[in-house]
Amino acid sequence: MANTKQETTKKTVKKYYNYIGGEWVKSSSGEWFDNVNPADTSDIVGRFPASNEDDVNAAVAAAKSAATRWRRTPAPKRAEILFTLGEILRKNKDAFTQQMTREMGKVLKEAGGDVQEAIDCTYYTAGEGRRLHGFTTPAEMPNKFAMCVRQPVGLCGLITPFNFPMAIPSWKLIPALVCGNTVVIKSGEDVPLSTINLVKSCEEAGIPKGVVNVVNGFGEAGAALVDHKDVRLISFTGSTSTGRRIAEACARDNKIVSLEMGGKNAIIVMDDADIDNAVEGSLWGAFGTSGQRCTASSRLVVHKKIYKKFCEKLVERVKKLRVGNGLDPRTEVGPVINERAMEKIHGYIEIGKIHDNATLACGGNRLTKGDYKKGYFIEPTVFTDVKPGMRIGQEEIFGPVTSVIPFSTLDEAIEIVNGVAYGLSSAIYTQDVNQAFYAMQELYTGICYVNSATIGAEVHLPFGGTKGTGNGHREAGTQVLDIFTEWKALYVDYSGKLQKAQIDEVEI
Ligand code: UN1
Repeated sequence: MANTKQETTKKTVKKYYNYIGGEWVKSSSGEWFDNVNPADTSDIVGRFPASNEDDVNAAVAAAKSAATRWRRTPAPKRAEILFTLGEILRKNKDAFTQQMTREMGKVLKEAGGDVQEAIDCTYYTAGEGRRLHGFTTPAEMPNKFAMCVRQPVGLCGLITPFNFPMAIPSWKLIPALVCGNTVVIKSGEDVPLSTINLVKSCEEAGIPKGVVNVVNGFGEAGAALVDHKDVRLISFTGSTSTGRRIAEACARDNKIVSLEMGGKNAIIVMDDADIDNAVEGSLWGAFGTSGQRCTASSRLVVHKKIYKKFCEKLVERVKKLRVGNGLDPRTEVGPVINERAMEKIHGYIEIGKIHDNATLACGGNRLTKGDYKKGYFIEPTVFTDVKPGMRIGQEEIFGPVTSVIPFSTLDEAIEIVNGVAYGLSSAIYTQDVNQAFYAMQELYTGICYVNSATIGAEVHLPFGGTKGTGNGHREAGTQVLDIFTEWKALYVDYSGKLQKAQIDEVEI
């Protein structure tokens, strides 16, 4: 009986495919993997091809053969298709949101925000189709013209993470396309459906065959993409360890590589701050997306004068957070993505308690009773009396865990915030404009907020971080164009004779 039931379940699970050269195809490996709902592991969202090197080779070949036509399509025309894509995403927002929550776990409101971010990114970046500004500049010889234009880099490999299943792929895909590149996406293995939804929408919008390709699967597919000689650029968001390996591999072939990796972001709460507002911001920054954001507020650096009061208010609020299935509109904190993540996060809680000897103010447990046992749930956890050098104060946890660190002076707080290997996002709560500006100047992060949490970046501003967070690139904004284009300097001599720059005297 049990077997028959399993068989039936297997048969009813929907299969999804790779998208290569405009065709939906299975992997040549013949293997499949399940996309599992992290809030209820008996719920299989879909079955996806486990792709290998042959699939990547086919996808790269398709992207290569589409490259010339797409590059020569005028950028305003490319953008027109992308505006249509924006419309399609907007029409499907509710369905894509539901499916994202089911495959990834984040609560419906946040999944809606994720889809909205992809829509915003699409409309905003498509606008570049009528800009993609270059510049002119005087030439040093008479009757000579000098200018600079952006040219597409070529074939781009995009490797995307689980935590923003549609927003982050869109940050990479849309600028790559408007700039005239063709792409192969290796979707995040925990959230392949949201990438498929994005790419199906590209197909519906009329993006020509071969311009966008998707291979689903794991590290084997990612590595084949990184190592492929015809790939000119890799754009990666994910863990620091994988990012470093990718950078090393790309260096061997002189590939352009843009990396967006870890964070250990902090909120400073000054003694003059509106404490209730700072507590709300900290809750949102630390426990939104169950703390699985590179921008999560995983440290709260709080002035000693208000430390006790702040901790009391924070812990009282954290204890009341409703943990559950993100599909239930009452849920405030969803599950974490998978068993490995749950074990890693729980491991950090143990490190905080035993190795670091910090005070566990609330949470700290896996939730295993009732419906919780179906998924990967961890209690929202707060450590207090954390010292800046402790492991939980230094290492990225990527889960619903935050550490409160006391300080006495603003300079000391800034030193604490800057004293980690990463530099993505920071924040300060204060009513004092001088303190706010001084912090904005001294905090060495790619993003800095005043009177809000470390999360909530908007698509028209650059996104990225200093130090171990990245390798100097910025996604979003117009700055992303510097990733997906290379400059071409153009000189036009209309003097009708040989003129030697740097050598010939110019007569005046
Ligand atoms: C991430 O933290 O992994 O800034 C991406 C935010 C979102 C994007 C976050 N717009 O919170």
